[in-house]
Amino acid sequence: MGLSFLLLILSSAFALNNGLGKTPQMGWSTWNHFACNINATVITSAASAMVSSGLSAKGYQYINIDDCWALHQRNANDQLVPDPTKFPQGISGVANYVHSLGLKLGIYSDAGTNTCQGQPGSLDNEQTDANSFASWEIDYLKYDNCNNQNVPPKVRYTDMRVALSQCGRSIFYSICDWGEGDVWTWGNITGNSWRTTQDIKDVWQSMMLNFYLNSMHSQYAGPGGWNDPDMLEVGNGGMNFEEYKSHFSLWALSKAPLIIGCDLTQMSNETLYILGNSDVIAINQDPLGIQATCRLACDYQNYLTGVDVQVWAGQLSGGSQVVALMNWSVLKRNYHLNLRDIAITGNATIYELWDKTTTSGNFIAATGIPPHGIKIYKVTPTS
Ligand SMILES: *[C@@H]1O[C@H](CO)[C@@H](O)[C@H](O)[C@H]1NC(C)=O
Ligand SMILES: *[C@@H]1O[C@H](CO)[C@@H](O)[C@H](O)[C@H]1NC(C)=O
Ligand SMILES: *[C@@H]1O[C@H](CO)[C@@H](O)[C@H](O)[C@H]1NC(C)=O
Ligand SMILES: *[C@@H]1O[C@H](CO)[C@@H](O)[C@H](O)[C@H]1NC(C)=O
Ligand SMILES: CC(=O)N[C@H]1CO[C@H](CO)[C@@H](O)[C@@H]1O
Repeated sequence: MGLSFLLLILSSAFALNNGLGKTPQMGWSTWNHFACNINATVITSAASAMVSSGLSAKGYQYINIDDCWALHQRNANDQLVPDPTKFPQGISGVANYVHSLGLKLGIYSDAGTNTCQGQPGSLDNEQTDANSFASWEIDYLKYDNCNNQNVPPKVRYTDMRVALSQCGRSIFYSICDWGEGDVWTWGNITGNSWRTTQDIKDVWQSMMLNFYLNSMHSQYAGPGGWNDPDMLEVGNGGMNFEEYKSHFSLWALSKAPLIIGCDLTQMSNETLYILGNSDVIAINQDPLGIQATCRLACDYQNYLTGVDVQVWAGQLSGGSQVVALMNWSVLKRNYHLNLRDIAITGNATIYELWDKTTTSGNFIAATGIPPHGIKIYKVTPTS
C-alpha cells in the first residue's frame, strides 16, 4: 500500500503525461527562413497566412517562435523578458492573436546558460521559465542544447520536463539535443519529440543525411513521442521541386514532425502544392504512428553514394502500408517491385500519392522516377 502509493506519486510527478503528440506535430517555425530577424509582425503574418493558405485546415497548428525573442538580461525576478522593440505587446499579445485564429503558439529556450544566439538559457531557471511560458499561454516549447556546461542531457531535459509538468498548462515538449546521450532511449518518457541529428541545411545532402540518421531509431517512435530529423526546408529555394517532394514524403513516412520552415506569406504554388498534399499528410498522421523502415537495397554504401532506388515501407492503420520507391540517383529510374518481396502477399490496391493514380495487382511498376525523385504509395491488400 505504502509503496504503491509512493510509486503513484512518483510516476505522476515525473512522467510527461501531457496527452500531446499522439500524432507528429504539424506547424511552422521562424528559424529556417527568418533566423534572428523576427518580430511580432513576422509571427502574426505567418499565423494569418497559415489560415488563408488553407494549410491550417490540413492540420498545421503550431506557430513557433525560435531563438532571438528575449532581451539579453533577465529581470529583477530572474524572469526572461521578451524584447519590447520586437514584441511591443509581449509574447502574450502574439499568443492572443494566434489563439484567436484557432492556432497554437510555440516558443524556444535552451538547456544551457545561454541560447545558441547568446540570449539567456533556462539551465537552473527551469521552473521560473516554464511558469513564464504558461502565464503567456504558450503551447509548445523547443528546447535547444547550446552552452550546456557538460551537464548530461538526460538530467537537463528531465529538469525541464518536471518544470513543465508543474507549470499548470499542457505544453508540447520538443527536445532539441541533436541526438546526444542516445536521446531516443529516454525521449519518449521525457518529451513529445526529440531531435536525432544536427541542424538541417537547405541542401540535398543534408536532407538525405538527416533522414538516414533518423531512420536508425525507428523502433523508438510512436504515439506521444517522435524522432525529429529537424524542420522542413520545403520552399526555401535550395532544392528543386522533385527534391522537395522527396523531402516532404520522407519526413511523412518517418513520422517526423512537419514543421514548415519557409516564409508562409510568400509561398509559390509548388511549395503550397507540396506542403498541402493531404494524402502525404495522412501517412504522417496515421494513428498507428509506425515509422517506415528500409526494406530493399538498404546498405549504407548505396545510400550515401546515391546510386540506386531504395524501397521503404511501414504499416498503416486499417491493414494498409505505405510503400515508397526513393531514387537517390541523379538519373531517371524505372523500378519493378513484387509486393511479396516486402511481405505483402496477394493482390492489392495501389494508390500513388502525388500522381493520384490507382492500379491493382501484386506488383508496382514505376517508370521514369526522376533524379532524386520519389514514388509513394498507399498499398491496401484486397486478397
Ligand atoms: C519585422 O521583421 C521583418 C523581417 O525581418 C522586417 O521585414 C520588418 O521590417 C520588421 N517589422 C518591424 C515592425 O520591425
Ligand atoms: C517508450 O519506449 C519504450 C522503449 O522503447 C517502450 O517500451 C515504451 O512502450 C514506449 N512508451 C510509449 C508511451 O510509447
Ligand atoms: C498559382 O495558382 C493560382 C491559383 O491556382 C493561379 O491563378 C496562378 O496563376 C498560379 N501561379 C503560378 C505562377 O503558377
Ligand atoms: C490478382 O490479380 C490478377 C490480375 O492482376 C488476377 O489474375 C489474379 O487472379 C489475382 N489474384 C488473386 C489471388 O486474386
Ligand atoms: C535496386 C534496383 O532495382 N535498382 C534499379 C534502379 O534503376 C535502374 C535503372 O532503371 C535499375 O537497373 C536498377 O535495377
